Amino acid sequence: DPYSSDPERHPVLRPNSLKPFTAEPPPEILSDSYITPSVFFFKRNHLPVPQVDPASYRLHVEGLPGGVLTLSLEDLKTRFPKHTVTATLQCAGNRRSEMNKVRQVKGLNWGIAAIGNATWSGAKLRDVLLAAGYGPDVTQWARHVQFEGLDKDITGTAYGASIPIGKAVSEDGDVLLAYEMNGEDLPADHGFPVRVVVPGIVGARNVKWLGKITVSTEESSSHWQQNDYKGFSPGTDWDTVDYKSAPAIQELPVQSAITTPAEGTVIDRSAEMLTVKGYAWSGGGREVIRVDVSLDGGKTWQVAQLKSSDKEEDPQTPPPLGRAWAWKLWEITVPLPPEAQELEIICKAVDNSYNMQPDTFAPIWNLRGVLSNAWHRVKVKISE
Ligand code: MTE
Ligand code: MO
Repeated sequence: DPYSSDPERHPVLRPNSLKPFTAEPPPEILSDSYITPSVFFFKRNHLPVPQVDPASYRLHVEGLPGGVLTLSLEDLKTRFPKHTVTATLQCAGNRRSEMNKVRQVKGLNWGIAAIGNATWSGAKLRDVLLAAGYGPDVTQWARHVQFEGLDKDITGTAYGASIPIGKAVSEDGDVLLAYEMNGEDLPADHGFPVRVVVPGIVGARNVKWLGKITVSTEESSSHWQQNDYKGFSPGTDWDTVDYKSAPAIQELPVQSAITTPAEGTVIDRSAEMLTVKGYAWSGGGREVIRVDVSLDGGKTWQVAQLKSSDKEEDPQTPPPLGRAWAWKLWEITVPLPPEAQELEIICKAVDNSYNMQPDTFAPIWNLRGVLSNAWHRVKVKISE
C-alpha cells in the first residue's frame, strides 16, 4: 500500500477521501483564530505523501542559461534571505457541494472549509531564479515557471503545475519556496520539506514536496494544468468539453462564507442576540473591503465588522495595494428579529475592484464544480 507511510491526522478533520487523503476541518474552527493551526488546515493530496529525507533533499532549477542549479535544503535556508508572508490558500473546489445541489458535478464534495490562512516562511522564488541565471535576456522568451512535486503516481508521473513568469519574478508577487508553516517545519501533509506558496493563486499551483522548477515557454504539461482546474460555461457538458478552450485557473474570484452558526442550528429566542461569523477573501491580492450580511434571505443587509488579526485593536496597517494575500475574518452581532421562526442568513463579500459574489450557483455551474463562490446561505430555526 503506497499510502501506508502517510502521516497521522487530527481526528477532528472530516475526510473527503482517505487514499489519497483529502479533508477539511469543521467550519467553526476557521473563525476561531486568524491563523489556521496547521493540524486543522485542509489537506488536499492527489497521491501518496512522499517521504523526503531533509539531508539528501535536492531542489533542481532548470531552463535558465546558467544550466541546472541544484540546491539543498540548507542552501535554501542559508543562501537566500528568509521572507514571511501570511497568505490564504483555497482549493479550486472549495464549496463544490453547494454547486452539486444545482446539478451533479465531478470532484470531491468539499464543504466551505477547503480554505485556510497560514504564515509561510522561506526563500523568495524570485531570488532563487535570479541566482539560477534569470535576467533581461530570459525575459524575452520565458513565459511560465513549472513546478514538479516528489509525489508520483504508479506510472512515475509527478504532480505538476505552473504559474506565469511575471508572478514568479515580480518583487511584489511574494512567491515563496516555503520551508516553514506557522513558524514550524512544514508538516508532511503540507509539503515537507519545501513547497511553493503562490499568494493570491488557486491552491493547485502551490506545489508541495517541490522537486523541480523549470523556466519555460510553455505551461506545465501535467494533467492538472492542462485537463483539470479550468472553468467552463454551464452549457458545457462532458460530451462537448474541450479543455484546450479555457485557460488554467490562476487567480481566484472573491469568496466568503458563514462559519457559524451552522445550517439547521436551533437558536433559543431568549438569547435575544445572534452572532454570525465567517471568512472573506479574494484572489490576485485584491483586498476584501466589505462583507454584507442578511438575516432575511437577502431583503435587508447589514455590514459586518472585518478583522485582519486576533488582536482587539483592528484595523491593522492595511496591506500594500494588490498584495492583500490573507483573508479577513468577519463578524456581526444582531438582535433576533422578534417575529421570525426561521432565518435565512446570507453573506457576500466585495473586494477592492468592487467584484462581488453572484447570488446563486446556477449561472456559474460548471462540470468540474470549481470557482464555486455564490452567496453563502445558512438556515437556522428559532425556538420559543
Ligand atoms: N502539490 C503536490 N505535489 N501534490 C498535490 O497533490 N495538491 C494541490 C496543491 N499542491 C497537490 C499539491 C492542491 S489541488 C491544493 S488545493 C493544495 O496543494 C492543497 O494544499 P494543502 O494540502 O497544504 O492544504
Ligand atoms: Mo485543490
